Amino acid sequence: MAKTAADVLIEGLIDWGVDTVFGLPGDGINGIMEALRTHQEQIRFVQVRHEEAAAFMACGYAKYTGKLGVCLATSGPGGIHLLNGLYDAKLDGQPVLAITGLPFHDLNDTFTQQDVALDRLFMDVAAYNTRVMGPTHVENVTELACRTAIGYRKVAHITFPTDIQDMKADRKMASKRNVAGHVSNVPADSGHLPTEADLQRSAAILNEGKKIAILAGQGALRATDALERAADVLGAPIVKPLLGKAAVPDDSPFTTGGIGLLGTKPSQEALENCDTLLMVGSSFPYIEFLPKPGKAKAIQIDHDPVRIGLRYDVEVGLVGDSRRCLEALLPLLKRKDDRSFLEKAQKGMKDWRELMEKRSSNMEKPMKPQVVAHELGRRLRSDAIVSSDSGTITTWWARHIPAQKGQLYSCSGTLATMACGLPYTIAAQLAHPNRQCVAFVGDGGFSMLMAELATAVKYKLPIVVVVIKNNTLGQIKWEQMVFLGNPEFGVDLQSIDFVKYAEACGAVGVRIEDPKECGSLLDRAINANPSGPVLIEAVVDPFEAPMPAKVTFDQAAKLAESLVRGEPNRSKIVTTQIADRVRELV
Ligand SMILES: Cc1ncc(C[n+]2csc(CCOP(=O)(O)OP(=O)(O)O)c2C)c(N)n1
Ligand SMILES: [Mg+2]
Repeated sequence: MAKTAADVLIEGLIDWGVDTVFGLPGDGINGIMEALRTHQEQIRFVQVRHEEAAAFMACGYAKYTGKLGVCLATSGPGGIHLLNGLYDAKLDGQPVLAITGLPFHDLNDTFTQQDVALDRLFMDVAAYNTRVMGPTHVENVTELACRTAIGYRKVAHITFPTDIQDMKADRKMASKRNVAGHVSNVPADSGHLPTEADLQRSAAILNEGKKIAILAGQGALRATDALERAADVLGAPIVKPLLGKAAVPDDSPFTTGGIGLLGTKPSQEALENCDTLLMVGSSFPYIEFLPKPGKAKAIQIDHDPVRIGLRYDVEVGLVGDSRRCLEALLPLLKRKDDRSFLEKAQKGMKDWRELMEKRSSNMEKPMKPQVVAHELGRRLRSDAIVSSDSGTITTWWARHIPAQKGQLYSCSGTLATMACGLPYTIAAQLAHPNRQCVAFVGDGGFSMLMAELATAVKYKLPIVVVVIKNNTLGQIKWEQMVFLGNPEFGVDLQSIDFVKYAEACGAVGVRIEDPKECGSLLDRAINANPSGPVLIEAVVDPFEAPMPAKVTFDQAAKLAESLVRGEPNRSKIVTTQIADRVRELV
């Protein structure tokens, strides 16, 4: 049987090593669905309940495998639903290909049914973005879409008129310059190495520095050993922005953990006090936590030349793969005899860990969310893949679940969207059937895409979903008070019984309310369903604030102002630890 244009698309994806496509059918992509059906031995279609989740899954798949993530949605509404997940991929630099449908090729832009020009809609999100013009166009555009997404770690988009999908891909219909055999699906490594001169200049600066800090982001995730060796030689603490959480394990003697509002005090102090900064694979956006301009000499390693100097005035930019750049740099570095900067950071970390331990061993009721994160972290396997969402939960995840060697961690770093945690976890489990895949999410973020729990049931995925239930959009509540001095507004959530919900989906549901039972219930819950998901509803104190490592006078004053201006939960907030800090500062 002659191939259809959709067959050419799917066979192109298979050539590029794509093994999974996340999506939801519709009449705008039925031709592509048929090609997926006939190729199901080579490529798997994973059906979602909301296309936004498909795009998150494609992004999560890319994050946790390093491979191309692919999502598929129908014309009009289906394609529109993909957008948030595609922006997540764009902003976190993940290779994702979106495939969408269009109306019949000769009815586009005529107010026909589902007539949304998805190529025009996706102009900003996609680095490669095209509309299929005929069956013999497909081979060339599939090749370029995959190559662009993988080569530049960006989003690519192919939109495909529905009738063209099932047309025969007859080479005889090709235009005279579109000759068969002139396109290749061979992937090529885009990693380059910096020049010898730039390596020498970087080494000279690093060898001269007295107090060196290393900032290791998402781009350093595959450079763990080289990072630790560099930290050892330079006597430098490694500070980890959120997406770099797994760049080195948290028990490494060289790391001071996270940075930013949800980071640690020793990390903040290392960046405040360093005279030299080595940035590795990071575009960490919160520049207020970087050294003041002119305070430190900086070297930056990034695979993308455009990102050199994006956040700090650097002396040298080294463009290339983090591990390879570090390995090229290491032989040029001299071991620092003065270890005092690192030792100070290590002492700071000892104190910080004690503070965290205190907060996470508080056995008062209502249960503190830190207790759940801490108890979960202790039970995770060394192969665990742990995803989170945006919210106060990100702080608990960042600070109280220590990354162990071999584990992977991610969330929506730069878009900071809610709702990606569950889809990421589903994608992780599909990509790594034998690893432990866990979502640590809030009740707000989870309820946005909670229908995907049924997806995990359908595909028999033994994921663990920990929902931190505080019946509030916690992060925003605290922002309203602490950043703006406003009483909270519009942040309460209607309570949902997530245990019943899990059971209704066919999953196992477990509730934890008493901190004293948290560990034993987690033990039981984690292994309660080997052939499907377990949802753990952890009911926590809604008044536990995500404390910045150093509370500023301004933040304290704003919180006091919000209380005076009629904060409805004033009487509860005055008894919390953040209120204690306010009293100390104001
Ligand atoms: C899609 C989306 N909408 C809104 C926001 C703004 N936002 C950031 S965190 C947050 C609250 C998250 O609530 P929840 O998931 O319950 O976590 P909690 O803060 O309570 O721990 C909101 C609304 C966002 N980041 N993403
Ligand atoms: Mg919440």
